[in-house]
Amino acid sequence: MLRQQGIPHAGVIPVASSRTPEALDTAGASDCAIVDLDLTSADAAPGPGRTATKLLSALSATGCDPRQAFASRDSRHLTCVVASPDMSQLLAVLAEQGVTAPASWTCQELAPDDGGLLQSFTPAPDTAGAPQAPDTGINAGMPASETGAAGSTARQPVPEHFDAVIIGAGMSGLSMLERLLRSGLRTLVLESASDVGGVWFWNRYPGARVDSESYTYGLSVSGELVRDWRWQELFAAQPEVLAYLQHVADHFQLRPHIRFGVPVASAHFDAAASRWHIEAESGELLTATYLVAATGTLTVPQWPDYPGLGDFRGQSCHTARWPESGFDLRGKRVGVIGTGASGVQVIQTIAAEVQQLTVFQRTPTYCIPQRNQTLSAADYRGILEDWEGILASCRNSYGGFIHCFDPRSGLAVSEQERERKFEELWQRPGFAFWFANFGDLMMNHEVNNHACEFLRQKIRERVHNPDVARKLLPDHPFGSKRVPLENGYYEVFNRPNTRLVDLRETPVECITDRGVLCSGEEHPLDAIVYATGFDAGTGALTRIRIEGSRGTSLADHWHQGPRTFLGLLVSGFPNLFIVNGPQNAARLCNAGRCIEQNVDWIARCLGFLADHHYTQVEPSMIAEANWVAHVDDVAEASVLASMRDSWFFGANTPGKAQQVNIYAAGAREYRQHCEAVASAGYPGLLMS
Ligand code: NA7
Repeated sequence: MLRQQGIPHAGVIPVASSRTPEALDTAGASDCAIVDLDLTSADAAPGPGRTATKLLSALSATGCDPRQAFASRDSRHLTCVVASPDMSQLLAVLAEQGVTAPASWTCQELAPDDGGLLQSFTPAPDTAGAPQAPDTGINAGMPASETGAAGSTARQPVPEHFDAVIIGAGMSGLSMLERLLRSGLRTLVLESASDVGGVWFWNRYPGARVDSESYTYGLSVSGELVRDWRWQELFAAQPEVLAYLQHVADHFQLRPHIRFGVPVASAHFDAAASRWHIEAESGELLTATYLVAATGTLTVPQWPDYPGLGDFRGQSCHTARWPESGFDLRGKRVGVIGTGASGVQVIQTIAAEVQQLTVFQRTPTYCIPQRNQTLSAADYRGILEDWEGILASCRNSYGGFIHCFDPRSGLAVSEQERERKFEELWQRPGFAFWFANFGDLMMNHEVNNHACEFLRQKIRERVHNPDVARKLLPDHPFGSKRVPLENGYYEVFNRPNTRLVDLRETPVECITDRGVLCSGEEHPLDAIVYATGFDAGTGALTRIRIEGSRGTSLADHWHQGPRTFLGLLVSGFPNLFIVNGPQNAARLCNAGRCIEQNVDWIARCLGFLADHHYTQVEPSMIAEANWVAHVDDVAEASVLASMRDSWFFGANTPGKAQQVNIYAAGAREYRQHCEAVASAGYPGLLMS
């Protein structure tokens, strides 16, 4: 197995070999280099194929021995393994050929145990001295006219094939991988990060914490896993959730099936061969019968488009890209921009340790108390004893949580009874106030208004300065934006070191070298925390060029908003499944519970295809259109329709079509839709 070592941001990277492939047997590990050539920068290139040939010949002439070479499908990169290089000579040759070092290098494994992430033809001894393009395998994916390979008997590199390739090793990817391996499918996960975890890998900001009761959040597929892992807190903090997901990967021995540091650049469906061709950013090629996107809802950080963002001379950081080594805010003047779930968690956590905290708030939200606590051994015994009951409650609830709506209408009870119920829910931990409330909370504006007024009164009672309290009062329907759970958030605004800047009254003009300028007033800062959310829902998927059977990209297909069937499949994109995709109830759900439901449905569908000897599946355009219309209708009938300014509608991302991307009827209703489709033999799906 070859692993990159050495400095990033270099064009030529020496490598060590922990299990030397046969082709490199003669070369000592320290005598190898991986050379990544940016073909687009080569001078007077007659075409990428010839340029590559020319470069390889030039390398050979210096005594460097190019043993293996790989071209990216877009012909823009050539990666070769060079034995016995004189590094300074190598760099000089590259410079002579007009090839510049690429701006960045992604850490990758080159030849894993099972046959090769990058497969190639290794030149026979008699051709190794002066490799020709076809013989070195550098022509992969290049048009024959460019390479001069037409009519040659060259052996082309054959990309490694899998039954399924999954993109992403967060909870969705891990759960899907475990399920497909259990079904006997040869499955591989490609993950851009260096470890498992997804959002829990990236979101390491202070106070990051799960909003589901921890013990309901994980995977339920293995009793052993459930008994093995002991959650420490009712709502676990990020390090504990990340450790749990690492434990899941180890428990099911998933790591050998995951390649880390491999961002996927593109995937296109080859209808004739019924398979996806997948290309990583490094140029590696794979094929798979099924492609599963487990790319997550909240993956791509959204930065504000303020002028001067790069001018700030202090430190700044997005919550979703918090450095692993930490970001020390103690004793500093810190500004936090954004007051969604992430902003609230950061603000309440850092307030006591920073010198001065300035909170820049655009839209106030309803925050309800999380009431976190440690879980004792006795708590845990109770949880395990009632495990089946807990799962059943989650299955029957609106959001996959242990909280279930009261079937009564909020208008069917007296005002006193309603207030008593609200107070009782507010005292309970977690999302009880949202998901154990009156059954028509999300559908009936009058009931919702009563809940809003109850919560606004709580804010007035907790925040001492009436003017500050006023700025913190939301006016949209409760639940129409994601409700943050808080632990002492409102009390932060009673602290002498905290200032609230209402951006509706004094909008940001720009970021300066010293801080944030709002309506003529500069707020001087040492550090800025951007808690400004994500290009949610579709952001991660549309950044990969996914091309379906009609030659259309997914980004184009979703140009006017996401279009899916059940949030799981897309018309024109055969054999593509999305876990926790747009228009899926998993978007507003206790992740573990809804992800498992998605994963089970996909695995069952794949089983059906295998049983009936089908090799292709996609939804009909009509089935897709009907689901889109249903998702829209549900949103229009709910309180969501009166607050479209949120990521639920894609409104937080400039230029994005505004269309609802969550399924507002909830997880239980969604599960019933999915179940009905599967039990009826998948009407709406075209199988061949
Ligand atoms: P959210 O929920 O999208 O919140 C982002 C916050 O950032 C929100 O308060 C936004 O105000 C604010 N924001 C976004 N852009 C700007 C600009 N340009 N200027 C000022 N303020 C801005 O993201 P989170 O990371 O907090 O939470 C994401 C999910 O993680 C959450 O839903 C949970 O599921 C967990 P706005 O409301 O748009 O006026």
